[in-house]
Amino acid sequence: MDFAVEYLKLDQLRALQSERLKDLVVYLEEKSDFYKEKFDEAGISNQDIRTIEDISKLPITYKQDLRDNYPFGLFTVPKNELQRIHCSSGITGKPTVVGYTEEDVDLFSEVVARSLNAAGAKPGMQLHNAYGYGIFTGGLGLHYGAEKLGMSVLPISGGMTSRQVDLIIDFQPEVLCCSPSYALTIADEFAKRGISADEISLKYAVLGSEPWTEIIRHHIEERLGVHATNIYGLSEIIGPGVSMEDFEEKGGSYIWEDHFYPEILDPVTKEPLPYGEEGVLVITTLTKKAMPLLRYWTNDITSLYYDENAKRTMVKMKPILGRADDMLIVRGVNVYPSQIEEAFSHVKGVVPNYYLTPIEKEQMCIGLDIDLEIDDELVAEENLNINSDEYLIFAGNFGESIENEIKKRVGITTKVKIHAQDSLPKCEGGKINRILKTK
Ligand code: DLL
Repeated sequence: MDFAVEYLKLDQLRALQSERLKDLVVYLEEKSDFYKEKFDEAGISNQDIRTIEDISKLPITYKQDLRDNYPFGLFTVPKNELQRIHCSSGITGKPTVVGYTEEDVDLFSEVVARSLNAAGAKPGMQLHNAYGYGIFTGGLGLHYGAEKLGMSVLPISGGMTSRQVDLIIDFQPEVLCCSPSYALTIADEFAKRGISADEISLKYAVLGSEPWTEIIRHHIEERLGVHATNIYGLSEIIGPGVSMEDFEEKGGSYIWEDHFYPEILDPVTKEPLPYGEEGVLVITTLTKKAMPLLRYWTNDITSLYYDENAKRTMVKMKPILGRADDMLIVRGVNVYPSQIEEAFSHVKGVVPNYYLTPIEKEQMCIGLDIDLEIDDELVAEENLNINSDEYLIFAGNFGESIENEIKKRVGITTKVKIHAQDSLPKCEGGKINRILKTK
């Protein structure tokens, strides 16, 4: 595979994006009743689009537009030209349907292959693919991308953790991919069997499909002996492989912007925000054929930036803070679960397996209950018996120090309940939901 496009000079990249955007608008005028109507309403035509900067003249597309046109209303090719159909996970309502032509499947494989390469994977390596196979884009997306890069794939899908670990031991793959919460479950299973990180064949873990922070990266890297990197994407745009971290850089992800043009918009005014400012990520698919989307409102909160020391020229995005609809408003303070995760990571001895329960009074969220695990090693270091009164006092104080840290960093009041390690439910594969029903 040729990765040259990742290193294009910025002016060449902008020229490529401008050409692609112009072609796309002409294509949509011809093929999409949905967009043709939107262009007419806004009084614009392909003549108004000369460079990529003109993108802000184009209409924004929302998930609701996909729902209103369920299932195939936004497709721009007849059904017999499709090669594949996937759906979004449907966490926030009716699933949205996406279609791919043969060319789109190639594009999908290419951006995933690029992502695996950035994650450290090489042709000839073996991928243990624990993303779900099925209508979810994770399993097949990583599968085709790995094959394109020249890797072999074990299509194990999610679940049955003990079997996963048996096969990692027997087959010695170098690369793992799954959700970060499931990587923690796999790491727990290795620990339970007394197998240490240096005895595990894995070298790279390609993790995404849900928000995660540095504490989770730290736990996974330490316990599996891997470079853990972040892969981001969403079905409506293509699936995994919209953006990817480099395993030697980490901290933010390159957006493959020759295909997916990103903008950050203000969540309220919907005006474009400058680099560095946090807002909603909006993406235009510059090259997709079966279901191109203009300025798709992902609902994911992040910011874009250029990193002076970056290897590639493409823009980077910060880790996703959360989906706009996962935001909790606790006594007027806006909070994402990932901010709580970041805050408690500053207390030594926390295991990042946790659940948040909003407490409501008169339909207002007035606080959060947090259930959180404590590291066995800390309990052992303190020489405490888990059934003793001393342990209860210790756990109470430990919980309080976490509450203080959250108050200091996020500004909200919480009630932390400490649990022994491995006692809270774990991710059994797929995405985890850390927010429980309101009390
Ligand atoms: O989750 C695609 C995917 C599969 C990405 C495997 C990465 C790995 P959907 O089911 O459509 O597609 O869900 C998309 O998941 O809008 C984000 O809210 C969230 N998400 C995906 N990746 C990340 C990530 C897949 N790395 C939705 N960090 C997106 C944070 C993520 N959130």
